Amino acid sequence: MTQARRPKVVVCRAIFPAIIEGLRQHFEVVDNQADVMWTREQLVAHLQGCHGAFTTGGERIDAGVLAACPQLRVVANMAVGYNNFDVPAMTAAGVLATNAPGVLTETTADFGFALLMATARRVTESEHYLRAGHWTRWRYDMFIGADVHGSTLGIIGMGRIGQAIARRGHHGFGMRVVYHNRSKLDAATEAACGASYVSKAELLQSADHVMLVVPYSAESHHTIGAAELAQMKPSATLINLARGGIVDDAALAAALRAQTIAAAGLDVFEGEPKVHPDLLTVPNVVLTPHIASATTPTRMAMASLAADNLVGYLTARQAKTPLNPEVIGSAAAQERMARA
Ligand code: 8YV
Repeated sequence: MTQARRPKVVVCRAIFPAIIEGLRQHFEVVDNQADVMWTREQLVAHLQGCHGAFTTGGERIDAGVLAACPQLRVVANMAVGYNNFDVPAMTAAGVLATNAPGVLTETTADFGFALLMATARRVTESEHYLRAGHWTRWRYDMFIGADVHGSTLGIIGMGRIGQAIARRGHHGFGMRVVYHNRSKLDAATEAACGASYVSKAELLQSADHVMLVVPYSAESHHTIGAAELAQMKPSATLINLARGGIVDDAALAAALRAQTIAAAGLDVFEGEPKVHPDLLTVPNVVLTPHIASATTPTRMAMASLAADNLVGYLTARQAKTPLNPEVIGSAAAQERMARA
């Protein structure tokens, strides 16, 4: 008697070994624990004959990749953001897309405050000064920064993470919180966050600290460019926790150099892991390598959710966090299911 072949999945980047082991309980697994950065061609080559893929946010899944991988049924992103997916193309091809929302909200909001505090209070700049041996005496105006408590926090993008940041600002730091979003929140949610809806212009003009947590899309590309930076207070700080491309990094570097805003804190960059060279030479910016969700429990929860989505769909045609649930049971999905 021949045994039914187990579905095959590819895990595109290195991940916790326990996650790989868990996937091996259900699937034949191709891993990349050596963490080689695959080109698009290498990705397609590794996806041949695979029914599922575990991605971490950097792998572009579009119509070309889908057409070249006829067996592929589901791609699970270990990230809440999914701008690496062309979701309409995945839907048309009958491929389920999943992301990892919810499990990183509080950790990412914590990091928003870490970056805000470090930026407003000049933590990294002053540490570099100390390490370089320049600290020989106290001065009344040495590394004078901006207050966070009692100031006005402007949040652009008021989804789960934006709301978690607002709660911290309002309840923890006594901040006045204003936000701008595609849609206004209901009154109860606004009250829980202590946040009021304002126009983008009003937010930019009134906030002491502007925090960006809007998902990346064609519409949100360069949400902050030279024109927006010019509207901000000269004493203001800008924090980008969302995605590279939400901010025009060249325009930001110019504003920081000219001190038309006071400082910025960036966890994400246009074209990362490359960083605009001008950002590397201005002192009034705190730069971190996309680590907002980087705690062990949170990264484990993100990876587990992505793995659960693969197991759920490939073994029982269900998923916890689908982005295109209409794929489940669709004719295009059935067609893919019928392929070995
Ligand atoms: C991920 C993130 O670590 O979830 C997201 O959208 O930005 C991060 O939490 C990152 O996407 C991995 O590439």
